[in-house]
Amino acid sequence: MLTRRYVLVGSVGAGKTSLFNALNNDYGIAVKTQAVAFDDQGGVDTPGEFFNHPRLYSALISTTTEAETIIYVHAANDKTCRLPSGLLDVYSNKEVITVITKIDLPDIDLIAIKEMLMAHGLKEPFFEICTYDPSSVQTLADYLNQDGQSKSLRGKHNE
Ligand SMILES: Nc1nc2c(ncn2[C@@H]2O[C@H](COP(=O)(O)OP(=O)(O)O)[C@@H](O)[C@H]2O)c(=O)[nH]1
Ligand SMILES: [Mg+2]
Repeated sequence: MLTRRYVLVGSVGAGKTSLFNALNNDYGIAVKTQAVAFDDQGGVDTPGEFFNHPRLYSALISTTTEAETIIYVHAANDKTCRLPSGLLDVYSNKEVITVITKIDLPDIDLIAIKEMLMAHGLKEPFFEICTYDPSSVQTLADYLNQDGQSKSLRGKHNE
């Protein structure tokens, strides 16, 4: 049972569903996400289309209302951040954390990716994950299980 209610957001193919499943101890192949998915521990997975198409932002925002933590998921081999400008402002009262997935891929430059994400307004903490590696997923799960003040202050986006 994870303590924090979270929503995964990010582009199509970023690895949200694989991560969602891994957080639920399912390491099988992710099928394409057609709808918002809820687990029984407060987690929510969203279709990447919510994020990639401006006309669906309102759907994205209504899905995230109940969540305490927004997890922005970005693939390590994706050099562009499609985070809509201003979307993070909507979440100024929530904790926003960033997960960089697919760190197992060859020829990735994690430092450059992080710099690019920070230039788009994302802040620490960044989690570097391969969704097939349970130990890297566990680091995130532990963080989400952490209770309390210090974590929400550290991750709060508007600080
Ligand atoms: N190499 C690698 N591939 C991954 C990783 N996580 C997800 N994928 C693959 O990336 C593709 C998209 O993943 P999916 O979870 O469906 O992304 P979503 O559209 O954000 O939900 C799938 O083929 C996954 O198997 C990872 O950590 N490493
Ligand atoms: Mg998906």
